[in-house]
Amino acid sequence: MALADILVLGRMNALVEEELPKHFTIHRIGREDVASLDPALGERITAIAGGAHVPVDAELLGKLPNLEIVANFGVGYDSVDARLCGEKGICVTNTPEVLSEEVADTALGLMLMTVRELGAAERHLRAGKWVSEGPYPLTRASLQNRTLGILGLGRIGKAIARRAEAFGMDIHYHGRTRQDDVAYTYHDTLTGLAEAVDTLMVVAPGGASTKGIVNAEVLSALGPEGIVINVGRGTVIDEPALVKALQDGTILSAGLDVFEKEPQVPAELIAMDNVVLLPHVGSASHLTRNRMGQLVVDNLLGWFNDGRPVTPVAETPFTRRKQG
Ligand code: A2R
Repeated sequence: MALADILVLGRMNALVEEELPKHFTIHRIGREDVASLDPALGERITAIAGGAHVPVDAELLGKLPNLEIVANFGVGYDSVDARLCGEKGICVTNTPEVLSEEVADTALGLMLMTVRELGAAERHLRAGKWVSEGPYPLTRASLQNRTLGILGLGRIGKAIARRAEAFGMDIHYHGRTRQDDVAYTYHDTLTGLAEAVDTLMVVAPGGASTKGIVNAEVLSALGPEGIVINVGRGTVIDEPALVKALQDGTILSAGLDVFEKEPQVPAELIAMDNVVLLPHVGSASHLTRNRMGQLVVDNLLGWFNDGRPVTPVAETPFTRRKQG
C-alpha cells in the first residue's frame, strides 16, 4: 500500500521519478494547474516533492489542508514559504551538503573562466580567428594577487574558500554573523567587504533578506578591476545595477550561473563578451543530482516510515511526525 498521496511539482530528477512511485501515489501539477487544483485531491495530499518550478506559497498551501511535509529538491528553498509552513506545522526539507563540493568546483571554474576570459578565448579559436587574426589578446585580469570576498560563507562558501586558498587567494567574507572558527577576514557590511576585495563570490541564499543586496553601491565599492561571480541565487544581485556597472566600467566583468528570472537572461548580458553566462549548472552532474534526489526520497521515507525527516530546514526544525 502507498505510504501517502504526494504532489510532484514539475518534472523531477530521474532517480526521484523512479523511486517515488514505489512508495507513494503520485499526482503531478505544473505552475498553471495550482488555481484549478481539485479540492478533493487537495484533501488527500500529505506531501510535496519539488524544485523551484512551482512556488509553494500561501495559495498552494491553502489548497492542501492535510499537508505534512515539503521535500525540496535543492539546498536553496526560496521558492517555498518556509516561514508559513512553520506556522502551519508543515515540515520543509532541503538537500544540503551533498552538492557543496560540486557547486564549489563549478564556482572555481566559473571564476577562472571569467578572470582569464576562457570562454571568449575558445570562441576566438572556434571562429578561426587564431589563424586569421592571430593570438587571443592578453587578458586584463589575472587570478594572481586577487583577493576573494565571499558573500555567504556557509557550506558551499567554505568549500569554495578551501579551493581558493589552494590558488593562493587572500579570503574575506561577509554574513550576518562573524564565524570564530575560520581564519578568513570578516566584514560586518557587504560594502565593507566589496571595498576590501576585487573578486566577489556570491553564494548566499535567495529570499527577502538577500534580495538585491549586491546593489550599485556595492558594485561601485568593488571598483574598476572588480569581478562578480554568482552561484547562489540571481535575486541576490540587483540585475539592472549589474548590467549598468558592466556597461559603464564600474566593474570589469562577471561570471553568472544564476539569474533573477530564470531561464530568462537579460539581452544586455548576452550581448556582452566580457561576461561568462552559465544556465544554472552549479550542481548539474548525474552524480550530484542523484545524491540530491536520494535525499529527497530519504526525507519522505524518513517522515512517513519513521516519523523523522533527515534534513529539515531551520524554519521548521521538527524532529518527529505527529502520529495519528
Ligand atoms: O548570515 P549568516 O552568518 O547566517 O551566513 C549565511 C549567509 N547568509 C547571509 N549573508 C548575508 N546576508 C543575509 N541576509 C544572509 N542570509 C544568509 O549565507 C551562511 O553563511 C550562508 C548560507 O550558507 P548555508 O546555509 O550553509 O547554505 P549553503 O549550503 O552554503 O547554500 C547556499 C546557497 C543556497 O541557499 C542556494 O541558494 C545556493 O547556495 O545553491
